[in-house]
Amino acid sequence: MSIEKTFARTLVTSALPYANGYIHLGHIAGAYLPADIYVRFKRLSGQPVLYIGGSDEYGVPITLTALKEGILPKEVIDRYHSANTEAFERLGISYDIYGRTSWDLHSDTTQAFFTKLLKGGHIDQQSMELWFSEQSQKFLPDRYVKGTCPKCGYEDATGDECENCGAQYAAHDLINPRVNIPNDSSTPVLRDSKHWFLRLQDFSAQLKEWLDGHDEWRANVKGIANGWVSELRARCITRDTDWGVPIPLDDAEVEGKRIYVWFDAPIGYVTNTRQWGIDAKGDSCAWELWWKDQSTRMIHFIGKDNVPFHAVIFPAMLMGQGDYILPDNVVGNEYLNVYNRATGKAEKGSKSKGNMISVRWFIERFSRDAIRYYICAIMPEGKDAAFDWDEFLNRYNGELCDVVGNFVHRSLTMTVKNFESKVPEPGAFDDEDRALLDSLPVQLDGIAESIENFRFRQASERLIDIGRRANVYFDGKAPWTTRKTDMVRTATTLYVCCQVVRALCTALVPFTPDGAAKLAGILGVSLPVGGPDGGDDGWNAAKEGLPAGTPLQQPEVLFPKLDPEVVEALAVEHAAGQAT
Ligand code: B3M
Ligand code: ZN
Repeated sequence: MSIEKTFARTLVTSALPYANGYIHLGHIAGAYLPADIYVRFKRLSGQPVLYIGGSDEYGVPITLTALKEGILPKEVIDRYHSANTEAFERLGISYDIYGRTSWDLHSDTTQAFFTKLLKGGHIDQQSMELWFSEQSQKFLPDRYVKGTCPKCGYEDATGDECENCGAQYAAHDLINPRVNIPNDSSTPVLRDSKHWFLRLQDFSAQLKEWLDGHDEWRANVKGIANGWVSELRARCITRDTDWGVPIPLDDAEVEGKRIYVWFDAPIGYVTNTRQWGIDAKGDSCAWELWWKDQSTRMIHFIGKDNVPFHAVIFPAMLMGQGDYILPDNVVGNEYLNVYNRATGKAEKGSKSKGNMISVRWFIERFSRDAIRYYICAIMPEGKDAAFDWDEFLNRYNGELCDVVGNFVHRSLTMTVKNFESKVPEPGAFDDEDRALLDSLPVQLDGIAESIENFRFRQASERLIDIGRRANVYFDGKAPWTTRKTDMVRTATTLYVCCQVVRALCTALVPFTPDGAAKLAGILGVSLPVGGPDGGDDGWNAAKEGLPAGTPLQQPEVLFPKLDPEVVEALAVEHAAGQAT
């Protein structure tokens, strides 16, 4: 934990999802829930933290959707931006700002990045051969052309990249190219087009040295980043399209061309920080503290496919600006697959299979605490995981409800009933009382340590562990029996239980904010809200316990159990492709 204290503040980002589809549970497990747990923990512990997100609104997928539906790209992004904003809110992903790359402010930020790199000699212009449709009279960037991968033979590969094997190649290497635009399936031809290239190789040594200084990163992220850094070359950062940030050059050649979406998207983090500063602080310079001060620590949360952009390309772009900080960690998760009952195998979530579970569908049917708990418990940190309905039911009901919820409920119910709704005055502690009381700060520290080290699965296991130990204690002390013979013993037992409940109230906050808030209400505990300016340390305040005499409200169920029949019916709906 000591490393944390050397930073004055933490800037957290989650990948900006394309405003081209509804976010699903795979997204949540990858880049959003881990970031939100991290941020909620920091806020509660009083550490200054700013959480940035937003929609990624340029790029070919969006214009293709617009073409297919016969609407404007703007209509596509408006639809998904608002739907995804709402889905995040309902799930409790607590951004300080959820911005948009279609904002004018974003063009301004992106163009400033481009111009600085150009002036620094890091952008070249080159002519390249690209696929062109004579029928539609336009160039065919990215997915506008499809064909057979020259490396693996996959038949649905795009112009310069194969999503099956990950190969990247020159346009003319694509086999059997075909135009992929509605009403145009002509055979494309190769034509020359001028484009701008970012000279990534200029940053090789600096990137290598920086990456070598980060042994603490996850092995999967480090491995991908090192692979890229060893073979850097100039990368095209413009496209033949009219949907994107305009290229800031006074040059006839920019006609019909825009900056490539993967150049502008990560700059969206900067734009959205700028907008946050204007909205929250009325200060158009507030963002600079978060991007240029060496005592700021930046953490990117992403899915594994985004690693090269966050661990190599964007850092190179930041280096080229001269005065920006670099990410201190890039937390890349593996994939959340979907368990298929019919085949008994986990499979990749895919649009065509219809097996993805959208957040907007799920959140209509389950509490956010249930979703967050289960996704955290199976988070794909070191390897892929799979969403499985039976496991969802069993882990939520069997762990969060039966272990934690049940302990809290029986402790509080007995206390309220037998001790006039107050935390009782304890008698002398025995060894078991003492052992449990002494374990609480250690367990809270353990959870904090797991979260600070981005081990969210482990953090949730440690949370459940508090409940497990406490249940063993409760069963051993049997207060329902002792209350007939020994009220002092009973008071001591329930006093100890109330201390555990107090610790749980805090420990639940990052994972299950609604249950935590309900419990705080019952205990009369106020949980500091924290934020970009920091605040009181509500995490460590939990170690002070709940004094005897503290009034308690009538307990209510924190985590209502799921009905297996309801879950089963929804699993069937999902298998029929109705959960998208
Ligand atoms: N929109 C890719 C994706 O959704 C992209 C992330 C941008 S983060 C700057 O996987
Ligand atoms: Zn391939």
